[in-house]
Amino acid sequence: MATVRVTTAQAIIKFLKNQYVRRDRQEIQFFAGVLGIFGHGNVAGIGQALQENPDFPYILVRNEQSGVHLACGFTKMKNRMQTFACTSSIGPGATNMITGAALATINRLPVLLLPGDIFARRNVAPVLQQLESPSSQDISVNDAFKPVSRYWDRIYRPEQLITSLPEVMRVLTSPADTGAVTLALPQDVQAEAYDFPEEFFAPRSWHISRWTSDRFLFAQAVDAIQRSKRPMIVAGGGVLYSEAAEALARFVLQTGIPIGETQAGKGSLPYDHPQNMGAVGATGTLAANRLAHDADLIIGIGTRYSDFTTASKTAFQNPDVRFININAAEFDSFKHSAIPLTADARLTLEELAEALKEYNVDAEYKALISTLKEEWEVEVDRLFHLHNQPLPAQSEVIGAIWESAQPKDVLVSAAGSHPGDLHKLWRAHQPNTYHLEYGYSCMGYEIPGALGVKMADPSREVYAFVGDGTYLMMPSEIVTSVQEGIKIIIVLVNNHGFASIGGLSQSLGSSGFGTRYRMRDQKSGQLDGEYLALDFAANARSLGAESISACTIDEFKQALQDARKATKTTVIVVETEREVRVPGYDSWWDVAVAETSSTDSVKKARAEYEEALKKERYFL
Ligand SMILES: Cc1ncc(C[n+]2csc(CCOP(=O)(O)OP(=O)(O)O)c2C)c(N)n1
Ligand SMILES: [Mg+2]
Repeated sequence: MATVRVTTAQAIIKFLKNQYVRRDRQEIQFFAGVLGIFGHGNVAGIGQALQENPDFPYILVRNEQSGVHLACGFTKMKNRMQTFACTSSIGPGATNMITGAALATINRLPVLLLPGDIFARRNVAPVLQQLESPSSQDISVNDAFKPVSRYWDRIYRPEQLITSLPEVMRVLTSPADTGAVTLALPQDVQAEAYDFPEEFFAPRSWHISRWTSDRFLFAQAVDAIQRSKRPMIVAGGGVLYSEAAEALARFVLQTGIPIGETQAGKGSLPYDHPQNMGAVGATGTLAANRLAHDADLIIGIGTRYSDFTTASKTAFQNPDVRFININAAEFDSFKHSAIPLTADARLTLEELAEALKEYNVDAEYKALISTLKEEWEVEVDRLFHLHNQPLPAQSEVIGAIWESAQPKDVLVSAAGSHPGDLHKLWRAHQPNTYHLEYGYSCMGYEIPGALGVKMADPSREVYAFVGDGTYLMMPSEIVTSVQEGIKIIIVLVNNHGFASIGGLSQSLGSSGFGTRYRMRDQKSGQLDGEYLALDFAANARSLGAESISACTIDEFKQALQDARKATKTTVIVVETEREVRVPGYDSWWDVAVAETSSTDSVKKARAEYEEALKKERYFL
């Protein structure tokens, strides 16, 4: 057997470079490169191997967590057909990636994490940054990746790669099992050499399957749709990952069935498609939520039914409602006691269209769909043009971005009051233009996520929509965008703290406690003094970006035009009126209120909470 003698780290890079994925007629190199930060736990191992492979890009990021976010933004934009590996040192560099790992796994996004680990040899222990355990020498901080990884392994001997790396690829490329994959790499083992079989490094193509569903269950599903008078589709991220948008459009046109979109599924149909009712659930539109309320059949496609989608299990109130779930993951297809079609979304929609040639919803339902749709678009126009004074409302800022963006441009957001407002208001023209990380809703995803999106498709303008809270948590990848010469537009909404959690706190009787960016007042001892004087525009400039401060909506619109023309990452800072919010539309979200309290407003909120809880349902 021909062999090649290389180190563990060199073998990993050599292997990663030669992995391809194939779906339909597309074949693509799976790893676009490696993102990371070096420390003593990887500099002489993975770092050395990367230096030897200049054709395999290495990108230095500012924080290991935001490196993983960047990879997530990139792979989501690529419909999971390409991703990055992320390298870190041991200890804090490694644990910084845990938040990113959870984000990747929850959003079902493939990312390979390569944290350095403590010496396998052990004689020099405890090494710098080593967590010691009195009960075992086989524990390091990297064990904390286990619950947030879809596959986890530790490489004690170089030859373990020969059995581990194929498993890594199986999981990363599986539509059902994908997520974060962690290979913990003890720092001494990274530098150890072994005679690897040459064949191990031959180019390999991983086929991404499109599975069909079980025939018996498929027939049941067809029958259930035929008997349904008020069916509704809930379109989730799986529609986009499967590239099923066209098949969905054909299916709904043929059957007259309306759709509601989850955060991950927004853009499944163009916003102005007559049967696209928009967002569904806790942050849903009146149109989608009214239909969901009475639907007798929910066809969930590629959705994991988060509490935002089900409005904490209150969205579907028809006593006879049943579910059909089309999902690549068996775990999801069985939810809500559905008829589980564990299968590819595109293929299944094509098959359903073929089997349901005679089916169409009745005229009364069609009329209701179009009335609700028209009313909703009027509401969006109203919120886009509120003319609030003296400061604009956030909905006007969203309207201005939408009006200045091209149909194929991408909006990226994740946490704060933005996801709810955007879910309702953003008018997506096509798939992969509305990019919300709402599985983990992680503050700090937006800027690195947007950078990843832009790297995945440089032909589009990419907007990161961030709050002041989020910006302060993770502005640092602006530096990476400057380093790489990759421009994004960052819209920073300044509302002096947490409009989202502040509003939530108010609605639960706690008056926004601890959610405003204010100085500690010497007399009250509380955070209710002057507003903190933060110069975000100067901060952005100090990191190498252009920045523009906009005080009025007209100035903001001009800034958007200027930012589009700029060649460098540009941060637009706009102050908004925190209390002018986008309302909720027949929706609810379960956030538990204190059962006992000395505050009257909390007692009142608790009473309302107990009433609202009565609508929560089991689907058995
Ligand atoms: C990492 C992280 N920490 C905490 C939270 C909880 N949280 C959700 S939104 C939010 C406030 C966000 O503030 P900002 O970015 O200013 O947006 P705004 O609410 O003002 O729209 C917080 C603290 C979170 N989602 N992520
Ligand atoms: Mg804020």
